[in-house]
Amino acid sequence: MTPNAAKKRYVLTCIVFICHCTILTAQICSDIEATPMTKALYANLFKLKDKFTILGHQDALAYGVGWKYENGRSDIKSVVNDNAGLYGWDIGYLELDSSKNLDGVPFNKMKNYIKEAHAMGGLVTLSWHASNPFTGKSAWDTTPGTLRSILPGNSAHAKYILWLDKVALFLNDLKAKNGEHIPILFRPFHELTGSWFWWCKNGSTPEEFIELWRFTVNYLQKQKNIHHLIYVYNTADFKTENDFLAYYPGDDVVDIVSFDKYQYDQKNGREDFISIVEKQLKIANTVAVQKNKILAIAETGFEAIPDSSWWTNTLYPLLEKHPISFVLLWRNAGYMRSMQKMHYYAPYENQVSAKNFKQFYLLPKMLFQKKLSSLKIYQ
Ligand code: BMA
Repeated sequence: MTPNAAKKRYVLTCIVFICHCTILTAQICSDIEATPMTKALYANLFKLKDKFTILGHQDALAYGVGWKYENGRSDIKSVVNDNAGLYGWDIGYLELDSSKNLDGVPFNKMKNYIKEAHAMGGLVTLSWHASNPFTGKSAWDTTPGTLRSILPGNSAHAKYILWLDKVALFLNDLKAKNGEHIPILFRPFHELTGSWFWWCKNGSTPEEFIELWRFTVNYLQKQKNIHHLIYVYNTADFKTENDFLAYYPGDDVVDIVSFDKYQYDQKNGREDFISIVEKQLKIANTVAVQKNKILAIAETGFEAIPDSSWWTNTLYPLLEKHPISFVLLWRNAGYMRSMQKMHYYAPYENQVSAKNFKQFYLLPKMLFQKKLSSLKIYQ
């Protein structure tokens, strides 16, 4: 090889190497046509991930224990005079043309709450307890063959498309004051490694599930021109990396890897919760690092929080050790007649863990609304 050719080859190798590194470390979301705000948000999540965990709460602005639809109120605010930084909502029943979601939240109000949260500089995440498109029953109806029935070419595919069209309409309506779409952390087919929803893993082969996920993303992006979603892959139970990834649809259609895990009031409840979550975080974090994705706990909590120091003694030690971008507490429904028990996951004023939650609020890693707003995650 002539010296010139060697030089050329060296320069070329360097360029290839730099490109490779850029691709590996680039913090760009999977939708290459994502809106500028969506791209900015995703890049900011990466910047914040080692330092902070954003605290989230489902339905936070709509209702709490003992109240409903009071402007400016939230249970978390009643304890720490600040809101959660992440607002979770569920669009289940949108597919049925219902004016309210499956938990009674009017979709019109939900849209306004989403706009309000975004205007405050908060984050928004959506899940979808979609009814069973094959039987018309609930999301919890696990009739075999349901998932397959909605794949292209199969009997309920047209119905699924109609449902996606309704979801797209809703998503398109979520606009900020400047007219730009509000970025949404979208978490479809959640808890997919469980066994209780029609899309859970026992209802399909990995290939079928992956086809459904990829079809859904592709349809929303290409047919509906929706580019303000950050896609959240979400599991429930898993013991190994293989379990976690068995139904993983691909790096080009996922931005955040996450799981849901709750503590239960039972013997060794705390110890079991800590040891399982610790193991799951290690696995999920390994995946996040390998794939250059964000890591999150997409749902957690201890129903009715009977442990008065749960926040600083159980939850925070887990958050402290890992780069978890956000953790979402499930909804504060209050007393549920159907279950004959209290159903809530965030404290309210004078709840037994409220004092401890105030300490948790002050811990360095926690991000609630006020601090998060100052970080301007959409710029
Ligand atoms: C469950 C419970 C139910 C609710 C469902 C969907 O965990 O909170 O009451 O209907 O989530 O939000």
